[in-house]
Amino acid sequence: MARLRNLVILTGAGVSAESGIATFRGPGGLWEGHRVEDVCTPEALARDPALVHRFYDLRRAALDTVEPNAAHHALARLDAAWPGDLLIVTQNVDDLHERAGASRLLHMHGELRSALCAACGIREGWAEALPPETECPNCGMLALRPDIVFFGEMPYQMERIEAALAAADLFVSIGTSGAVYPAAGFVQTARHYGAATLEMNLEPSGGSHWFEESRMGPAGALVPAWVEELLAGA
Ligand code: BV8
Repeated sequence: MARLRNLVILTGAGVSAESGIATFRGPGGLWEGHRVEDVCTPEALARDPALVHRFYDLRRAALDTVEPNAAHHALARLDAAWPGDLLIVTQNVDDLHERAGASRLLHMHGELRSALCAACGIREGWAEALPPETECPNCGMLALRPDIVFFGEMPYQMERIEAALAAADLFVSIGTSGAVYPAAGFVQTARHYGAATLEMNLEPSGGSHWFEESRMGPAGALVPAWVEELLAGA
């Protein structure tokens, strides 16, 4: 493989599955029996703010009961040791990548441990329950909401992601079903700019055919092996 310098790594719910955080679309999916339209859209928030706030309060509270797994730790080790550019783009809203020590990281779909003010747009670290009509510490409006990118809302830092994909020598997708855009399209963008592409997932995803290489299995086993392989050749 030609000398690699710039890596972009996309992660999804599958990278947190072995930490005990249920995925979205697997058996017993994450949505706690809710239809996605009822908890992860702006319309749902307007229609039933208590339901949506409670859904995210439960998931935020659950973060205290889970730990990063071997895949998170391996990616943090790669982040610390990799001499070239590296960006972990996670679709996940949990904080397991950062708790494992990753720093070159962005959450494109928002974060459970953050609140967003719908009035002034400020994002505020938030670890406890967030009831509807909570006062924004910045503007004083009762407009704090979960800092989550709902369906129909623009994911965060898309320009930074697109610039990283354009410069990538290798694009790796870990633990995602390839069901949600624009994340599901990143592999095509990376290929367009000439990056090599690798998928690691428990089973073939919706986008497997776009990847030059696919490794099937649990992230907790595949990712540490891949990181050691990469660092050995760095
Ligand atoms: C936007 C919030 C535009 C946080 C989420 C038709 C065609 C194309 C696109 C669309 C369309 N109709 C609508 C759209 C757009 C829509 C979309 O893609 N819809 C889909 C359903 C068709 N996208 C959007 O709305 C996005 N915004 O497009 O904005 C725009 C333009 C201009 C101006 C304004 C707006 C916003 C999308 C973000 C939505 N928010 N989550 C939260 O509540 O968590 S999405 C949600 O799905 C999560 O973020 C999650 O991360 C994401 C993707 O799911 P996965 O992570 O892949 O999880 P999943 O369970 O699906 O899969 C897990 C995988 O892991 C499986 O494959 C499994 O096999 C594997 N696995 C399991 N265990 C393991 C494992 N792998 C390894 N090891 C294991 N142990």
